[in-house]
Amino acid sequence: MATRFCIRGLLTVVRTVPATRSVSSMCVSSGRRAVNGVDLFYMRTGEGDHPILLLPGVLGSGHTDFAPQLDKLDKRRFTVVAWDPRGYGRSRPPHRDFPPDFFHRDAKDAVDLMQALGFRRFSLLGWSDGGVTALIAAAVNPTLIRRVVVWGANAYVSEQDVQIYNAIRDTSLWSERMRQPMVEMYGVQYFTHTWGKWVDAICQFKSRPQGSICRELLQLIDCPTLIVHGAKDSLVPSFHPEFLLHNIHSSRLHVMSEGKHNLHLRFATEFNSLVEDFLSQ
Ligand code: TYC
Repeated sequence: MATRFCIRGLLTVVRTVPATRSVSSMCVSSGRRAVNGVDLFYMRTGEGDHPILLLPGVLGSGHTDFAPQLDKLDKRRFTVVAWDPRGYGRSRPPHRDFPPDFFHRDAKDAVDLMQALGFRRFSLLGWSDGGVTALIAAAVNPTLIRRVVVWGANAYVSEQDVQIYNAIRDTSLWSERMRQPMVEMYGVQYFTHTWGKWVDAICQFKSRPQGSICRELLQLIDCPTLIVHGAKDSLVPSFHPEFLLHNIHSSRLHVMSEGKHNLHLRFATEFNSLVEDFLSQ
């Protein structure tokens, strides 16, 4: 059963979006679908004939990660869906866990959700961990995916990445601006516990051959792929987008010189029009 609400209220919980940005009163519907044994929560807006799935980052959700996209992406051209992966946001229960195949599990859940909603072929916009999920989904389902946009994603874990993960392991050291939306969504205990589990899980990839998360799958991606990178992203070194560019044959790279990890929130207008142009080609 879908419910309707306006996106105006979402901005109070969106990560790091400047408080001054204006919001239209465009309405968004939300609902749940039983997929692979889990009740997945999603938001949906627009009535265009090009469906897009927005995939959030670790512990993310449509609410926290994609308000400017749900609000402002062209609703005549696109039908926009934002999902909360299992154990994140409002797709709880279950509690989130991180088995070794958690990215593949998310990729299957994401594709199966879109099919359950009646979208035969669609595009994927994935941020960070959601970008990894999008790359795997595109590699495994080449006939279903039209186009892919990823930013802040990495196909492997290097020693430098492990150092970064460990530097942000202790959530009590996070800025209030980053912590507060997480605590609001999850409560301190679930947030702290799940974050620690994620850091452990992502560091595990380092012990795989070449630290691979999905490097061997990139050659299977057939659809046009746009890689966006924020030159000031302190979490994702530039060798990651460059590796994606060299290993996805149909890809191109766009660097936003002032962009940090949250470039789609901080520079939403520029990001949205970049993505709309790419998806419409
Ligand atoms: N992948 C994380 C996310 O989904 C962000 C992140 C990237 C964290 C790299 C640390 O070294 C890191 N938001």
